[in-house]
Amino acid sequence: MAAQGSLPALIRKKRDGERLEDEEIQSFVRGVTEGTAQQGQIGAMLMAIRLRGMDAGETLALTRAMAASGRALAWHPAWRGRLVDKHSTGGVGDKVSLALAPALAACGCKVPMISGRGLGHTGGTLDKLEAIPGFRACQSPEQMRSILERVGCCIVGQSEELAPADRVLYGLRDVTATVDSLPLITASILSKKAAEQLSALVLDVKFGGAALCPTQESARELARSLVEVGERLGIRTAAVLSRMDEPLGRCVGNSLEVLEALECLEGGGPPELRELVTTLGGLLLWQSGQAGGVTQGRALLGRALDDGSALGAFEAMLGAQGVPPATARRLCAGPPPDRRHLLGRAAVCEELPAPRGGWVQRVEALPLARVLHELGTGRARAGDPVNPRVGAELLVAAGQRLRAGEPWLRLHHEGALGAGARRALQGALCLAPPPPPAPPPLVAETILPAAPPSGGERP
Ligand code: IUR
Repeated sequence: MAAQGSLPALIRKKRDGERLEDEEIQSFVRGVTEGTAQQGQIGAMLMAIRLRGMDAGETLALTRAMAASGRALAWHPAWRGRLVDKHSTGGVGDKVSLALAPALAACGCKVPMISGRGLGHTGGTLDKLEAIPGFRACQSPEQMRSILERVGCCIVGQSEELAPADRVLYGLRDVTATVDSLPLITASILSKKAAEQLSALVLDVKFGGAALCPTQESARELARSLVEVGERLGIRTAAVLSRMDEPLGRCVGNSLEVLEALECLEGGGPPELRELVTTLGGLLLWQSGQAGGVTQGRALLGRALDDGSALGAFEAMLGAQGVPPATARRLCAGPPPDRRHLLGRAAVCEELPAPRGGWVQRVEALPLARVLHELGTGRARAGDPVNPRVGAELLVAAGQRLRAGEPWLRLHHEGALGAGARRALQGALCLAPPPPPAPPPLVAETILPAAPPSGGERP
């Protein structure tokens, strides 16, 4: 085993393009976790990995070592095979988890979903849930077990004890220009999933103008890495590549996204949101052997959304995570105005008029998200507060014709919308004289392991 003192030798080895042995990777991660590795050394190793890459075996060893740096969650043996989760690489208006976790619970799964807060232009699932008065994202492993027993799903923050090496490495990647490294992203995402002791995992790898991966090819490369390493960890893993040029659904902003997720949980809401929820959930039900194929899995998810059982699980989850039962009831069963009132309103609600007429080609997610971020949906630094009431509702979609002056966006803000932000928002609306071509499918591709679960059709 490499001694701590040999860390410079390990850095040199990777710097020179050599392969690191499992024990060497374990030694590096131990140094990170125990604090014996200096920040400069960790940064140098991250850059060496970023420039030289890692093969699947090294990435697997890194993932395992990072997962082993903390505590693993332990579950009831009777849940084996039914423990599932999904991870998204992040998108604008992505409220899929809010509907998917309870829908899966309604289908008999156990979903110990560990989510994050937003940093950068994409919102975090926990920020959305924390728009609900009383919601507590912080739950101990014991509390998670109890909630899964009673409800079937929970959505919680990453505890200090789960993959602590990832916390150190992620923080340093952010300041050493090493975020965009395939093995580092793979190990970061999967170390937390490995510690969750899952049976099956589905990844929503987004690509496009507002995504981590700019192109479908780069998303495919990341998805393949995640699926291969996930499978080698013993987790049934699949990935979908979904487009992220436009916001998902009509609403962006924490409170508004909760309201839209509730529509989906009632069997309604935007079709593309339901499409993604049923596709990801259908894959998980198939992978975990709870559906004979993806088509059946999708149908089971759709039924849970339509018959109220998913909504019931969401209400129960809120109750189990600190929301007073009367509030959870009003939110899940009350009329829409009551829901809005409960989540609070921003000081100003204004509609932006189309600057000219034309056919809507698309509404670009990135400029919209950047302006909303400035207006309060996002944070500049981890730990900053966010304003849950700020957000936007799209009043138009691609393929629609707009006349000059017709409203296209309803903006909720606290009264600080400057001329520059207004201009940037108008730039998100792409208009042209001819109608646009039919939009490509939201889910462009599914990446399955080489040997998927036996039985049922491949999607
Ligand atoms: N989410 C993670 O958990 N890890 C990463 O490296 C990225 C997103 I990028």
